Amino acid sequence: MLKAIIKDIRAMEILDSRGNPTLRVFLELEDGKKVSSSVPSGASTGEYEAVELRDGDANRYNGKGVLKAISNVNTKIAPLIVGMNAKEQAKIDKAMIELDGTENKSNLGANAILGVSMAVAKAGAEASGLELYEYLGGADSRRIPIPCMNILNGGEHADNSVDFQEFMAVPIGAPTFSEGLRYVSQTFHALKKILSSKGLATSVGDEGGFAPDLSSNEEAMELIIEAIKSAGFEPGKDIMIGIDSAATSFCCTDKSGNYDLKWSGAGHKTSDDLISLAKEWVEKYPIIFWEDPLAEEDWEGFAKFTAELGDKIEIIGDDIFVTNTKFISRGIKEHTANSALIKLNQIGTVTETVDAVRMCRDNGWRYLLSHRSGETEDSFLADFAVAMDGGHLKTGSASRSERLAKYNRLLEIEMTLDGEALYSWK
Ligand code: 2PG
Ligand code: MG
Repeated sequence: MLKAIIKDIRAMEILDSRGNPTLRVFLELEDGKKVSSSVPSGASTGEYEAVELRDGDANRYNGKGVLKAISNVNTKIAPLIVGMNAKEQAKIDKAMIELDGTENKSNLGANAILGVSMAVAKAGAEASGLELYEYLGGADSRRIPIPCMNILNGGEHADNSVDFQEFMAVPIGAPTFSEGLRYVSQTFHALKKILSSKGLATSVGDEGGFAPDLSSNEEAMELIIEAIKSAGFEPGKDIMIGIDSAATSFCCTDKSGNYDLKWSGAGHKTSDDLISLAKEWVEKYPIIFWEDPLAEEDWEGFAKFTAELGDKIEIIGDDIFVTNTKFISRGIKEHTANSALIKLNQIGTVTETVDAVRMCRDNGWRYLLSHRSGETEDSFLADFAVAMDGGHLKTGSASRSERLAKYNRLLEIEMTLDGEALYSWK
């Protein structure tokens, strides 16, 4: 196999979808081929995520500049990686992990390392003459993930009175990806009309879903059901609902499973209260998955939740597992959930992210590929999701181009597959 020798790596500071600095990494191969990649950034982050290195200089971008991470790419990572073969992803990722030398990548910054890792993958694909999804997933990669579209935002992603962070429309009954995208996009537009007609706000949150002030969290479910129907679809058959409570963001007053539904004002709740509420909702609404129903420190509550509902819905750990095989393996042993959220920047290299996916797969768990609330126009995630073959993906709403960049790339992949694309939940 022809080598793809790395000639140059450079990083620059760009802005993400929230207007905060992030990195764009440029990589050039010896044969002149050039690629670039941009790094996403979360808001409702897990405590044990790999560290996003920020400058902390209050005079620039409120301390959020990434010049140190950029300098780490240019002066520390580049000298290590230049001359290596971009097709040796695992070797390069390992070399960066070793150079960093910390468990959480706090030395070089996971943002610096991931930017390079993603660029290396793109360069490997480019040098092989393959699409990125084919290069990472193999010649038989052809399942396009079901677009779990976040149409209503709350929690830390919005400025409203809804506690749960994301309500997603999941078009499981569509025959193809493009049809699925149409189902949920039409639902998004139907929801806008319904909100307007009720005098509710149609401004959007960080991931492009609407962020109205509602009288309760349950009102969000009712409105979505109404929107699905008014768009001409059948709830439960054509479209189901996925929820991300992001419960770490309203936990915990004393680490013992005490929650505070602070945005709605519904007040103090225990893990058991939240489990009862979920049981009620799962009976009443067509819910297909529930992410972070409880907080990252509430392993016990999570396991209880899974014991109660694990045979009915997909229960996804995000903040609790942070795409880290150390935590996912504990989750598998303790039956904490039955699925893991997968975010590249939570762990910081492509290789480790694939390892997390592999662990889920090998143990009969599902996994949901995910964007971050702070994104860029880079569509790496779309290809990565097809390559990982998880069957579903969450990457925001039918508004905000940083979200559409991923959906549009998936449409392109579907077209490239020329009728051979698969679309299925299982
Ligand atoms: C989440 C993510 C993405 P953030 O909680 O799942 O939707 O949000 O990137 O803010 O962590
Ligand atoms: Mg989450």
